[in-house]
Amino acid sequence: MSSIPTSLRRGVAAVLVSLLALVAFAPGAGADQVELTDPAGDVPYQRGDITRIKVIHRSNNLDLRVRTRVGGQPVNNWPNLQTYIRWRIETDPNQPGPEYFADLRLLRGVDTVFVGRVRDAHTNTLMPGCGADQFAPTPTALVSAIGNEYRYQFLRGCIGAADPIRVRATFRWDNGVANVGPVHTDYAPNGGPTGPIGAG
Ligand SMILES: [Ca+2]
Ligand SMILES: [Ca+2]
Repeated sequence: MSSIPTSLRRGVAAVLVSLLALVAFAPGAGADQVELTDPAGDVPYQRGDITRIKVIHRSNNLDLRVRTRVGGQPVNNWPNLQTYIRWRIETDPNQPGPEYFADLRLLRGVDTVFVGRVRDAHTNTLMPGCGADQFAPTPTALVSAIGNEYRYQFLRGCIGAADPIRVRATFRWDNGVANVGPVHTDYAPNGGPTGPIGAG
C-alpha cells in the first residue's frame, strides 16, 4: 500500500475498524435474536441431531427453535418418554448453570401428546401458565413440530422476565427401552451456552 496516500489508508483502516466493531457486537448484548448452526453427525441418531438453533427474545415472549438433521412428528418417531429436547436457560449471571428448563417432550395420558413445559431448575417444579400442547395453542404459549423444526414459545414471565438470558439446547435421545438402551445427547452450542441475548 506504499503508493496509496496516507489519508486514504487511514480512511480504509477506519472503515475496517468499523466493520470489525459491527461483527463483534452483532451477536452480543442487546441482540434480540440469535441463530447458530450445530454440526451434523456429532451424535449417531439423525432425528436427535441438532443442526440449527434459533432464539428470538421478544419484549413479551421467548421463542425457541431447534432444527434436526431428520424431522418427524415426535408422537410417531421419538422412541420413548425419556427422549426430549431441553433448553437450559440461564437468567442469573452470578450463578453458574441454568435457572430454568424449557422442555419439549411426550406426555402419556389417554393419548400420547407432544407438549412444552417450563420448569424451575432449582426446585424442579413446573411454572404455571407456561405449558403448551401441540394441537391446543393458546394466546400465550405454543409448541409445534413442523418438518424438522421443533418450536416452543412462552411468555417471558415464565423465566422471571430475565434480561438478558443465555441458553443452550440439548436433545436427549434415549434409544430402545427408556434408561436401558444407548443414550446420546446433542448440545448446541457444543462449547457452552450462548452469549447474552437481550429482550428485544
Ligand atoms: Ca448436531
Ligand atoms: Ca452439538
